[in-house]
Amino acid sequence: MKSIDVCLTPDLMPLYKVQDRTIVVVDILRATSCMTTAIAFGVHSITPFAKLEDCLAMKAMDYFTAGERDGKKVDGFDLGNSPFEYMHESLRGGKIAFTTTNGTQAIARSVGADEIIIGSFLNLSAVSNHLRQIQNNILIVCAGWKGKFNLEDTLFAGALVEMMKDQFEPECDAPLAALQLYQCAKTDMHAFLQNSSHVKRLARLNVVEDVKFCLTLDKYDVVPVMREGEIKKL
Ligand code: 3SL
Repeated sequence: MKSIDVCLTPDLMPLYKVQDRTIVVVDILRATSCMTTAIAFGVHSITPFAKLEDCLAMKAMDYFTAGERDGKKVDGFDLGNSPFEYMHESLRGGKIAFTTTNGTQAIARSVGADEIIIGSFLNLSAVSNHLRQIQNNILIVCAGWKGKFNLEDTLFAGALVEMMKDQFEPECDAPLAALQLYQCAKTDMHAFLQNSSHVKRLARLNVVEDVKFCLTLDKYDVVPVMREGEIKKL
């Protein structure tokens, strides 16, 4: 049987082997939810950057510059990190250079994997359908917050483990813990997350609707995949 594992924060990545795996990177609030939305709305590609200055430099090459630091849009960027900003017709066919506090850092740490997929609740079934067809073992990489654990990414990991459990066996206890957490939360994830650190952090920035939207299941039937540094629709 193939295996599934969960890396609960990117700082634990040195413990995991990435070669030969399919990695699903998740940052529910909000990077991978934005990326899924942008791909669903027809952007040509998203190029993720760990460093702000590298992202900003892409403006000179006609990229839309996008993302945040500490939840706030970066001065001089075209777009921030709300999924609602990625629904505009003006972005269709465009190239986006994207950097965020945690999500794009988690992607950078996943480089070297056989395949890197972008996961969110918005495309949960599309991702699980894709994973059912592959031969690789799976690693779900939770973006967390500055190296620390977070609840929302772990809930996504648990949801995916639940969907894959007939075909993939857990490699350690992290997938089991994520699954237990998801089973406690799934009837009302929004209520479950009300005391979570990032929901409260976003509320202080008056970001409330994004949270509800990012917890919507299966809004989009797309699988964003990273190839040669660019995220595109599979
Ligand atoms: O850290 C990230 O990648 C972001 O998604 C965080 S925020 O929701 O924009 O604050």
